[in-house]
Amino acid sequence: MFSKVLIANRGEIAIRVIRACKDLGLRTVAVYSESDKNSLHLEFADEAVCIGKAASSDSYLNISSIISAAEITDSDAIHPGYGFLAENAYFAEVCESCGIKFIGPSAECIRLMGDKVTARETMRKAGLPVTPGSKSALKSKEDALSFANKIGYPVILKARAGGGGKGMRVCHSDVRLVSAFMTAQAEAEIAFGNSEIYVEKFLEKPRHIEIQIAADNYGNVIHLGERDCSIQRRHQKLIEEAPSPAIDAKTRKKLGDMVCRAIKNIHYSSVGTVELLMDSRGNFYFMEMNTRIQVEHPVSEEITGIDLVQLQILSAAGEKLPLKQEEITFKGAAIECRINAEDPENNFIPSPGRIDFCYFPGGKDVRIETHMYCGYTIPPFYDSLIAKVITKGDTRSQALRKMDRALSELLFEPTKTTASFCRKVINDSDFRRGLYHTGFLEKFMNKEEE
Ligand code: MV4
Repeated sequence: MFSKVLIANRGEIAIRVIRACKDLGLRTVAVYSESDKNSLHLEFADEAVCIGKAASSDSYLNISSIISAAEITDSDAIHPGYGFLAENAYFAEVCESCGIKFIGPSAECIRLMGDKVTARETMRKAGLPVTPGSKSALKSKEDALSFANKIGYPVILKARAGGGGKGMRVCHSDVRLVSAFMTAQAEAEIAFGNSEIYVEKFLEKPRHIEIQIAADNYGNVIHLGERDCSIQRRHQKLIEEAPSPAIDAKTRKKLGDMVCRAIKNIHYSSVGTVELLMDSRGNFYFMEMNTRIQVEHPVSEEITGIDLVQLQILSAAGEKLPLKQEEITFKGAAIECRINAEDPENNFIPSPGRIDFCYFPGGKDVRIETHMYCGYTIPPFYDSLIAKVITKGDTRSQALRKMDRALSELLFEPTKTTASFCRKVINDSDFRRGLYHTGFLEKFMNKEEE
């Protein structure tokens, strides 16, 4: 096992990882940018090293600064959190070549899943269904047209190096496809430095279902069930829950077994998430795989009682998974609301600045993941996630009632946050009945306008 772990991240996830390290008896090193010198993750870690200026490219994305910080503190592993370098295969390689364990899968697996075309083809061969689509990048707009006509409209163009929605275009006709192909290429080049585009059959109003897995270096793979992440705005998830109201125990087992087989097949080791689309007929299709710990991991922890960050660290340290699939049981329901410093009344524009006063809800079955404190100033340089509120209950409706209560207690003054908006969503009658899909929020916001 490691003795000292450097956390190459900031905010709530840095704190989450530091806590997991402490609970495993490991020492911790925080890194921070010049604008984060008053951040809580520095206080919770045993040591802290400044790694550069406020801009992410000068600090949390600066590989040589982070490696230097690990070397001067004699850290034996680096946890990347999510975002920043978490899915950077080159960074994982640099860590390994410096004799520092990267807490995540192999660089090879990260690279494989980062290439969305190869990921699709690999997972298809490993037994997961994929949407009809091109097996390689499109060579030209003629190539795009011929594929689209083969699979039939509507189609969706996606960036080979993409993921998470950037560079995507939905097309219903030849004319639209030709122009979308050009703009998607340009957008992908700017966003990812790679203009390659591929095409898939577009599914209307699917649910976003993802399966949490954990694997060790010895071929053992387990799943922790699914999360329903269909409540998203502009590809940013806002509310996630486990289990999905659309999935029963039999489907969970079928999906879980199928995903575990595929993961074993590609020799993956670490925690990870397989994202699937579920169509209105209940068919599932592989979409992409995330090779990091995700923002919404706590809902799976709450219904299984398992600490996923601990599992991730244990796996990286070469330990065997401490549990077998049969030992994993799903109890009750959990839901997470993301509290972003954004104004929902004003097109979700960021609302950074000083928090003069804050109060966090508590009580049984209420969990808060946050790096906020009274007097903290939210910097404008990073993502706007300031807290996650997670509640659980024996049933979904109990978890939702607790969430409504928790959100009513939550205070951030004078910061505008998504808490009020989340509260409206969880009290919507369709949401309450579990009747939602990835287009839900758009419809919900139009409804609100009236
Ligand atoms: C799709 C899809 C429908 N059909 N793929 C991919 C990244 C993820 N964040 C959203 N993605 C989607 N991929 C196929 N074959 C629907 C989505 C999707 C979406 C697409 C366009 C506009 C908004 C969307 C919201 C959620 C999901």
